[in-house]
Amino acid sequence: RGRSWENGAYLAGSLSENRRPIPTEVPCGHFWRHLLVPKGGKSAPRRKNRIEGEGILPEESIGSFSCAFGSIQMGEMFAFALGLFVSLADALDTSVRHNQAGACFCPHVFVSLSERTMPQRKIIHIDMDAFYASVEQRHDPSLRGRPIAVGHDGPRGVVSTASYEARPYGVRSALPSVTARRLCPELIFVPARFDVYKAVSQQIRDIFREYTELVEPLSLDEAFLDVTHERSATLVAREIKARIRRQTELTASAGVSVNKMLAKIASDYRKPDGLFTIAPSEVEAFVAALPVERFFGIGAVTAERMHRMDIHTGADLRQWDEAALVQRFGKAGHAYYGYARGVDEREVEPHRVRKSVGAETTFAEDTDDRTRLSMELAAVREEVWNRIQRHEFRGKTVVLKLKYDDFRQITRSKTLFTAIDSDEALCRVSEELLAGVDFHGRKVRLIGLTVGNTPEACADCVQLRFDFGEE
Ligand code: TTP
Ligand code: MG
Repeated sequence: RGRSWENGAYLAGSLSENRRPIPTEVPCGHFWRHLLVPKGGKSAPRRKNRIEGEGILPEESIGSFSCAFGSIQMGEMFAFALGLFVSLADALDTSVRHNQAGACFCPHVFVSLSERTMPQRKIIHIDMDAFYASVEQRHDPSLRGRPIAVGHDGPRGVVSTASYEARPYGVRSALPSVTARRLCPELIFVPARFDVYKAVSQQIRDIFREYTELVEPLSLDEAFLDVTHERSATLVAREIKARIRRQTELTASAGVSVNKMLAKIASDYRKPDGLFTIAPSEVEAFVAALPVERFFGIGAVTAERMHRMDIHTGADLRQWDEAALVQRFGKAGHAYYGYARGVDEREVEPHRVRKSVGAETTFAEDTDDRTRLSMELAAVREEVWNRIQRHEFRGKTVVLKLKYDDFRQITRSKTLFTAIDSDEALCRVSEELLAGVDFHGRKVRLIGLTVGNTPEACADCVQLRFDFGEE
């Protein structure tokens, strides 16, 4: 129809004009494995239309293809998709994405073909090792080689992080200091110094940006980088690690793969000072063997639910079809379906804006004792303040959430004129919110605190608009 293949018309053309025979060899092993015969769905092909060639596994449903292919025969469609696959691989001179060919049968993907034919992405995830603790050990040589924890050593203190020397004892982030001390009696507590961590964070981000503009920081010490344009992402990762070590005297671990999920998992795989690459050809086997709790995007609660469904590894998860996962996990089911196949379409977003930061805790025993609640609130607040700093978050609305023993939930909020800029301010507002709640004789089972509503306008922006007006 005279349009480029980005919108699908080229494909229509190639079908009628130079239809290729099904090649005996295809350039990518994955293609054969993922060349899926659709079944189910409105216009599922009748059995006689199926092609059951060598290497084609007619077992997985990818739904209907009626929109894109109209009334063409199954055989034609295969020829067509193979032709397409070969031409794309030729044209792009690159391995085509995992699952791609299978996906070509699916109507809505067919429509968004331009995205699907992008070269294989190369994503790096970098994460500093025992970040706050390493900074403290760098600062004070007497702490090096010793088990240290960053945080307060009080009855209400919580460990922000522990040095690698402390980890064999079980000391880790978010552990109450009292427990940490019990696990490791010689543990040395060091107070956090956020200004220093922020400065180091800036240093490493500057290094990242020398390699790509596509940097998405996740917190002070970790970021995703899209280095698709580079020949070898692994070499870039190695270089970045070396630069970080030279410029900051600290070590980082890097994960390299074809998407965010896998890169993030990979960076954790050889910590500390690790570098681990999951190459496209290894993705499938890697994911199949991976316990679901290690998937980035599947939290502890979801993993637990999956265990109850007898889903323990990627391979188990792969047995479930998309509709069943969506039925059980809601919208997230779509993502889980992709994860099981090593697919994660999330882009590296350099300007992603975090909307809120929060934490909550459920009590072992429901309570209406205000002193106790106030103490629980203090612990939650400390965690929230910690996260605000870790994510350099700014927000001016504080939301208190309470869940009662009848499972009803209420929220109370207060908005300030400026962003919460201290733990004291957060303490004042949250206590005030709690004091204003009438429990109506019920007991509380959960308390949560969230800070959101980032102030948008800055003085500079106003100034800019003013300049334009004058012009
Ligand atoms: P992480 O990268 O999760 O931990 P880490 O860098 O200390 O150790 P690892 O080698 O396993 O990556 O978090 C980065 C920093 O964020 C960490 O040094 C301290 C802070 N942090 C908290 O304050 N509370 C937390 O619960 C977590 C997880 C981190
Ligand atoms: Mg880290």
